[in-house]
Amino acid sequence: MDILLNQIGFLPGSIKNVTFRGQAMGDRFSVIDEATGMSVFEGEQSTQFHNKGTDEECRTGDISELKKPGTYYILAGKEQSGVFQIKEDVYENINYDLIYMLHLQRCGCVLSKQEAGEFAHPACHMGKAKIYGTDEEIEVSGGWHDAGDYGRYVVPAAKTITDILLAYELDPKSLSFSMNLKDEPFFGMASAGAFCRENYGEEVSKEWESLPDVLKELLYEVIWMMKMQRGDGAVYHKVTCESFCEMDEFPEEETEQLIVCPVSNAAAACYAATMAMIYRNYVSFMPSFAKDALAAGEKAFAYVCAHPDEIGFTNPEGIHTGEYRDSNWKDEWLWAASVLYEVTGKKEYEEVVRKLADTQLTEGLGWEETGFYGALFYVMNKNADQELSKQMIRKMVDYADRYANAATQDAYGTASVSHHYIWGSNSIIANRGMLFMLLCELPQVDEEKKKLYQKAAAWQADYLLGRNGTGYCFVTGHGTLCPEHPHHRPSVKLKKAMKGMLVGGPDDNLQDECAVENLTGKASALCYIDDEMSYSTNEITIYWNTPLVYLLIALKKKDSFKAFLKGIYA
Ligand code: G3I
Ligand code: 9MR
Ligand code: ZN
Repeated sequence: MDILLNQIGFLPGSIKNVTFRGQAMGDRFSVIDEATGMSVFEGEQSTQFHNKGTDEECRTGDISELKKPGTYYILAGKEQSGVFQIKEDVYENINYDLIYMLHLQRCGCVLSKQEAGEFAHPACHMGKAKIYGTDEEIEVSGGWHDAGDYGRYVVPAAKTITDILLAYELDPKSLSFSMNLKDEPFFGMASAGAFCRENYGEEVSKEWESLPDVLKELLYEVIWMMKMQRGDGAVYHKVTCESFCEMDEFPEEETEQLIVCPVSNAAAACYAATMAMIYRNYVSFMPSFAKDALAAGEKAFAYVCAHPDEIGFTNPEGIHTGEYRDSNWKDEWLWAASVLYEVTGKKEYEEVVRKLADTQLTEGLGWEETGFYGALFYVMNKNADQELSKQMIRKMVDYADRYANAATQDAYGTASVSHHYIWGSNSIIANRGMLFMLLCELPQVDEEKKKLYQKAAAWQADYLLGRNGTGYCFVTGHGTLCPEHPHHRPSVKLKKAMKGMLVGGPDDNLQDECAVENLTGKASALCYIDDEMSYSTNEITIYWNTPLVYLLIALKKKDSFKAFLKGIYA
């Protein structure tokens, strides 16, 4: 496969680039309308150049002028690409699946056949969890399984929820679809509905009914998070068994003792940021619940402020599950302070932002580097200090310029400067695409720069959906070639990939045996293998899906607006 492109397709008004590699394809190419077999576009390939990340000779092509909705494929020499579509709602199905995956990752409730098909399972991980190092047990059921394992971790949960809420704030309509969520007994005891009724009575129960399904689904995670908070405001880092279970176990088959790991400032700060976001988005639907969430967040924040000497979480002795080690929790602290300032207007939060802004604007929107979340919430705040705001924007724009310019130099439009690909590289690409689009929303950012960012953002979506050296559309169940053997326990057990999961992607550090055996010597961008044993390249997580959701929704929103202005759909 030597014509590489977004296998799902393109928005009508979007930039549309493809990549050709190898020698035998000549200098030109055509786009064929599948319905008529006729050529609808003739183009010239760029001159050939060496592409660093994949270590190959490439050319590119541009079909942006083709805007007419339809189903097409590309011909170059004797090579033919897979079919792709151009249409306004081209990403609707994939977006639905990327969100529905969260529902399928639910822990602590029955997933019925009707809603989960073969992935149905009885309620899992229902036993009480032991607090590490004590005999005390607490009830922490609910939430989503993090990934291909069944752990539930507070830190990545915060990113997951925030990304979806940012997408919801950007375009509520695009996330207002029905997920066919049923009420009791479907939700079981750990349900948000039951929780609201139990704790807030009938009134909130009615408010609950008015929530869009996506916001209901998010509450399933939020309420689990609330159970992870200790009485003094501190937040437990994670709940898992001692070790990962075997690969062929379904969730309910992992029955070893659950253990709640010690509290951490990273978890508490992430928790505070999340609860502030919950307040911001739910206060109009469920005011009393939203206020409680905010109070819980403020309490977690106060705990962090009172424990500034913490050295960061590491797995305690005897625990071997996902660590989410983050020796620097201060960028999480900045993020929390910034959202809390936005929703409460309290100066004490702004003081923390000011104190940390010089050192904690860590680059990116990852689970680990969260400084830019802090910056974004601060600069979006009408009451922000203009000088500080400018400083934050400059930092984000410098970063975005560096990566967007790098993307223009790459045959696949990849926003990578170093051409190194680390564990979860696909999420780093998605996070960069998301940041490009977030910057497009800020009035403080220059219009010329926004043009570059939007183009680079579209390229990042293209990369993830097939325009990359591996030839894979990295989301299971979508595109002409997609991962069929993700490192995801239920999929391994059923010998069938659950759909709607973004896999980790190339990792040139070769961090598992399967990768070492199969990928040694490959160019960095090609260090990916669709093998269930390669957890460092082919696992999936909830927080890898969510930046892609944001990216696709943001691109669609901009494209519809452009189309509206130009009268494309008139
Ligand atoms: O940050 C360094 C960077 O400075 C360095 O240049 C680069 C090259 O070596 O490595 C970077 O560190 C990587 C780090 O992720 C960055 O966040 C590590 O190599 C890499 O091992 C580490 O991977 C993490 C992985 O757990 C192993 O700890 C992933 O980010 C993280 O997403 C993943 O999370 C796991 C959970 O623990 C368990 N559940 C599944 C989940 C996904 O695989
Ligand atoms: O399945 C585990 C996956 O979720 C983790 O991301 C990964 C790294 O922590 O570890 C996987 O579990 C493997 C373990 O680390 C080593 N023994 C084999 C396990 C399954 O492949
Ligand atoms: Zn479970």
